[in-house]
Amino acid sequence: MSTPGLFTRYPGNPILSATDIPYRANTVFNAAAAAIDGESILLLRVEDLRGISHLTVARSDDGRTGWRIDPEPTLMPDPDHHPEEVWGIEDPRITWLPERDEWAIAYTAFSRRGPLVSLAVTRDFRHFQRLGPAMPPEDKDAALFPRRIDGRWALIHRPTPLAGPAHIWLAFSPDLRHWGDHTLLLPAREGAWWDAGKIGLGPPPLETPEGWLMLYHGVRSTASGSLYRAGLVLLDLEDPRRVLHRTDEWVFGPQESYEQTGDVGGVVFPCGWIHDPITDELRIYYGAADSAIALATATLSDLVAYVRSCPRPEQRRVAERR
Ligand code: BMA
Repeated sequence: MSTPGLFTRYPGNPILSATDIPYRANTVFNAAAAAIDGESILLLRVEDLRGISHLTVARSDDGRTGWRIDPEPTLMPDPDHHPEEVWGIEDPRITWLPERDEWAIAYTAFSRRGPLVSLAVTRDFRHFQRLGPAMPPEDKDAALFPRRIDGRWALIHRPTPLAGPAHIWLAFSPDLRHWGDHTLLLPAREGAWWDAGKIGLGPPPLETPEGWLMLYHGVRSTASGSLYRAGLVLLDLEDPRRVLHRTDEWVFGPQESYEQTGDVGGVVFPCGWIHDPITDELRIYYGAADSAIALATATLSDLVAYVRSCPRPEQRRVAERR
């Protein structure tokens, strides 16, 4: 079930699955996305038959078909130099940083002590420079804002506390290495809500004149496993610590067979989006059932108009007290 009219699934879905990978792979899912010189790039999470994930680049002229996939893994875990990557690297998000003239990749490094947030930078998606861990375990679902906010870089991430709900947090840094001024950005809801208990960022925040648009996943635990669905949030442009609007309902959820059946059924997990400023089309790339990559399109201005029609958090708090 999804909000009618907001998202359109690409009829050729899924766009990529394990059989498209030129080498032996168990699954491909949860890809980051970037547009470079008219080409669409996906940084795929590929899981091998040991269960360990690495990242591989796929390129396409139209972002839908004709994917050219690197013949070998593009970025492998490097546990000799980065022990925190011993059990793989997963779920990347890509942000273009105009000030540094390079792409930043926030990804999950799977360490012996749990998943943590690591950063790397690249100019060509062939050579990568690791900046190392940004957040200790357990922490994942991170992405950078494309520009400094009040002079500092900002990172959205999702720490997992020892007990209680896992909320989305915001951290600031002067240099992409030292992070502080930690702020709770978006709480998971409680009780019966679709996003109760555990939420996490999807693709990197997208700048619009009305604010930073954020797509996030919410996890509902059920007797037959977890359901991963997505909702929208609008953050204040100048002070992204301020949540302006949040959708009450999820806007995108598993419904097609490739989202319901796979290694982990009932999962849609967006990590990348590409906006075409001429047509206003937004292409959203998402992992489907931890087994394939699928594409949905939306009109960016429609998403912004929809989230702006949803209650401001302070209005909801008043309504819930009744
Ligand atoms: C999350 C992450 C994702 C995965 C999802 C559903 O916790 O580990 O990589 O797609 O679970 O299994």
